[in-house]
Amino acid sequence: MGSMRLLAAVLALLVSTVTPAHADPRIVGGVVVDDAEEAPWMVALTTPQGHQFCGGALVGPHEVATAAHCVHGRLPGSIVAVGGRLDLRTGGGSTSLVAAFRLVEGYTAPSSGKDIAVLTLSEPMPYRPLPIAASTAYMGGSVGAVYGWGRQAEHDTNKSPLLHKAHLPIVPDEQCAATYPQFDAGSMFCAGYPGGEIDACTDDSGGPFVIDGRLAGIVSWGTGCARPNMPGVYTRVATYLR
Ligand code: 4AZ
Repeated sequence: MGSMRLLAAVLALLVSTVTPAHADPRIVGGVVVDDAEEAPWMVALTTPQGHQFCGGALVGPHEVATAAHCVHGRLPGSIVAVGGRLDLRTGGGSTSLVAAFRLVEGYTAPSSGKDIAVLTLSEPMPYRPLPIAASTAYMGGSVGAVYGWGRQAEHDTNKSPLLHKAHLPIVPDEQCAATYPQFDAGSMFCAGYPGGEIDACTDDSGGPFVIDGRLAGIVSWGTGCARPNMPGVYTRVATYLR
């Protein structure tokens, strides 16, 4: 029933698109996650051939939250969700085809907001889902953790098969608005350090930003990766899901 509520909540608000930024690496400046218990809800989105292209988070037995720009233009049946597998070279965990997905109505591109999608899996996954954060979670300075298999540097095309994570502080909305003209505090938030160095990057898109054990953000866009004064922009999940 949690998933029913989630579906209902997903809403009314479904539809949309995103503009990924370019960036640094698979999680730039992060560390390897080696304990599966730490992120049981982490999902990799891959092609049928096994190529990882985005992250996601289990939010119900059959539901994965990810970025709209990760799935927009793809056929659901061409997306494979992989759960319970930290090292993508292995065959561990479980996989499921995506039966369907919903976008927020009006989605066009990441930098226009609404960069969220909820995928319905053909097969349930036996892992603990990630609860959704409250709308009060987005205080400037609050620290969260972002997870992904993306690049480790903006121009790094070598991807690691190991899940990485990095801790980052939320940037106050006014500050992010001053950095990015397209920033919209209703649908996005920013996280990062003034000096850069730690960030999400290409192929981390769709992955979770977790605050106090709850899904607060989804990797969406930004200018480059880990550049000074160019924080990563995340979908403000509490605006869309509950
Ligand atoms: C991307 O291309 C991307 N530094 C994701 C996150 C960020 C930039 C680009 C944020 O998917």
